[in-house]
Amino acid sequence: EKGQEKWPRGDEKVWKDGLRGVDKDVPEITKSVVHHVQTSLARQAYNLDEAGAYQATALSVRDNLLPTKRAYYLSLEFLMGRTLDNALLNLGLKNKYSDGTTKLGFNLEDLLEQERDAALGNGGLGRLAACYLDSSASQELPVWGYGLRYQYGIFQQLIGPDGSQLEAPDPWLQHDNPWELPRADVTYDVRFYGHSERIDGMKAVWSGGQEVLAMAYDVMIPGYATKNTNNLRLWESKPKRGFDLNSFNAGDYERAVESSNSAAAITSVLYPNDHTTFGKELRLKQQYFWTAASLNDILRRFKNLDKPISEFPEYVSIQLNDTHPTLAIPELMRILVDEEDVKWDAAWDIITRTFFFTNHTVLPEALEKWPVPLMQHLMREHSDFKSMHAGNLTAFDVVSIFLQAVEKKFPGDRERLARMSLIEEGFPQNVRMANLACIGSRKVNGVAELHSELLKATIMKDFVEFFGISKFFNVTNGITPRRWLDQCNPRLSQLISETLQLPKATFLKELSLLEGLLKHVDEPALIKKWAAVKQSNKERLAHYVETTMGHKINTQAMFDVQIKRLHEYKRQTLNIMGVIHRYLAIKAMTAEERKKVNPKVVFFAGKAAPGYYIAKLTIRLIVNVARIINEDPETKDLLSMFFLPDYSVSLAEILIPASDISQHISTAGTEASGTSNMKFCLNGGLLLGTVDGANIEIAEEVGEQNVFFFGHLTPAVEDLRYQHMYHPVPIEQKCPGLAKVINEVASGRFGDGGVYEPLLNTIRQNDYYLLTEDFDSYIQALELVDKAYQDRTGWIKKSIRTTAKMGKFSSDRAIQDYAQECWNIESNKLP
Ligand code: B1N
Repeated sequence: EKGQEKWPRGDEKVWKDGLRGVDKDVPEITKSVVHHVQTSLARQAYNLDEAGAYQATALSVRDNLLPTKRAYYLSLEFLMGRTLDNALLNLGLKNKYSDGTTKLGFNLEDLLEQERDAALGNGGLGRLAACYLDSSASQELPVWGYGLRYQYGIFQQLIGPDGSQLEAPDPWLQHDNPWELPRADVTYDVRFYGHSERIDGMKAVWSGGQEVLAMAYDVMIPGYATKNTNNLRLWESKPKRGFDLNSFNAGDYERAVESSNSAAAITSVLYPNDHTTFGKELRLKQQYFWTAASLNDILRRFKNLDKPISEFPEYVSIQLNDTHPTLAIPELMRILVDEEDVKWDAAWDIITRTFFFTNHTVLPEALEKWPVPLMQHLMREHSDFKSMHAGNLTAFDVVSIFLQAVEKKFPGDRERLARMSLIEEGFPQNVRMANLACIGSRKVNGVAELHSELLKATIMKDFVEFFGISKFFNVTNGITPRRWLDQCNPRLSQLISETLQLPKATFLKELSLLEGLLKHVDEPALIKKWAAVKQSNKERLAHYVETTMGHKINTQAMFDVQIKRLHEYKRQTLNIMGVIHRYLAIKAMTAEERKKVNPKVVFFAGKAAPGYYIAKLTIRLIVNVARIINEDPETKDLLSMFFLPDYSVSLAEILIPASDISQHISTAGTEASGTSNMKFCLNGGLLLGTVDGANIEIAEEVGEQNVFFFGHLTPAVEDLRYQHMYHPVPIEQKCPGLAKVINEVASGRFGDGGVYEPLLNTIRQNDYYLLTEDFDSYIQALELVDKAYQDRTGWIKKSIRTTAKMGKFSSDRAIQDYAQECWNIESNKLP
């Protein structure tokens, strides 16, 4: 609009009104065409040619033929990894680009290695969001992502001289990011602090405080084998000049530039903790900034449809990825009531038909709570609990209204009221975000069958009794077979294509077709080729380790992999104790006995939250045990171990196809789902695990004879913990095998033993994650794995059978579940 750009053909006023999208006098058609120029084509009026105008007109006409409802996936994390390879494969252009770059003197594979991971996530929850975007785009479902454009993604992990994790920043935007489109034209103001006033007891006006600018960056999400491209919109915070000026005028320069309070700080860094809440003000600011900007954007798009606000849920569904975006609920209430003049009840009705909530964990320490005073300080309006104005209640009056309804249904049940309240009493009071997300949503789901059952039986029990069971359901997680089969394991994908005599695109879009492999499982030719593919993937991993860490690896050995965030509940400690046990056993063997040992290489990778002391100590132990056993001439050909630093999506793409067996060994009832378990199995790796999360459903699919299960079951866990608390038995009695291993560590056999005391004490005392209960059956399971691996043909058959039964775990299926159960959206596919 400014200066040199000339407005194009036609009536300038019509274009401008269309861009504003508010003038009711402008005919709907021009408005809709202009809307498509602006949003679908991302073009500007002044450079629009006839071809562009045709596209926009056609899209506008198409709107009349197709449902326009959209779903929005709000996630504080999107762990995208690299994009170039994925985009080439999705577009079907990889071979052509490979030829092209060769002609130009470059090797495409080398160019792919130049790309830095977009690591805007911690682990499974963030990677799940990325898989869901791929599946939505591939199935031409209108699902858009909203997140934050962090300047710094998950920290880079280094291993220090003593074996400890060190953290370095991840300035992933240092070089230009070709995959994002800055949208200087898409900005919103977001206000923090300040005060709100009610004018004539009616609308509240919020003013003062800090105003920051949210600017959109769009990331294109190409679908697989379709022209459809969806959008991931990431917000960046920027200072608003007005605010800076005010501060300068007030002479409060320091306050204005104070880092945690500056506008730029809001989206500067991804919080590197998962499964813990710290109650940091900046994190709450991130959540509010992101939800406010996203809602504004969604509302603006809705208004372009020119429908009454009561129809909002007919056109918009919003999926809350865990409780992180829960502030969207009170924020939409505020907008509807205070800015759109909707009556309180009607607004609440809109809310509860728009939002859907996915819970990802039942671990109590991970359930978000925010101190009421902090919320009050940050968002005047939202926490205005007490003020009731006739016919115009504030967002948080939902507390009392909801509790009145509970009281009516369960009269006199004070304890129930206390449990279900959004407010946890204490000093200070806290807002329970899961309760708010639940009551503000149409539906609530867990991420695997067992997890969804546990949700209903534990943290959501009262809510099931109040709302009824039909509000609660399950969507078992999924993974995209494009990245997690074709991209990371092209040889296997090719072999499957040849075996099934199907083009790759067919089974990559309909993963249950893999079942066709079962017919061929006994064919010696397939068995041989299958084994050869695994072998070449193991060599690729060995090459990676040799070039990055300088260690040579025996690729004839069995590759045993555990890669995930370091957490006590995931029990990497059980694995390392098992390795030490094996080491000691081999040391005690005669030369003759050693000949019968199945050679094994154990790989670990994963990051620990920087403040999680015990998890960091576990890394240190793994690294130092590896240093000893990898150098022991007596055993090193039979057992070696590696901790690969700086785990990432790209590293997972190398590790997963190379695994013979992978470990998913959480204490029963603690891992909500797991998604790497699915990735390993899709790539023909077998699974060693506890009866937990999605392991259970994987076993149901592939048959228990093809997985290695051990350990106590979920119903036993509570009792066992009770016994540990009140009737402790010394570890030497309870589990002599484990006690022996612990004593070796404590004695300093793997370096300064004293250092590990706090870690060892978590097992000796209390043993909350029940290592002493599961250790013996774990060791037995490892022996069964060895035995099975000795029969190499039998093993390969298990591997083929495993891959064949992974259809259920495609994220295409998971997204279909959400689309049908929640969003009520349909594919935009043209006939
Ligand atoms: O979400 C994954 C599941 O497959 C995993 O089992 C589950 O552990 C993981 C706070 C989390 N649950 N909760 C988180 C992440 C970040 C944060 O700040 C919690 N991550 C999971 C996908 O469903």
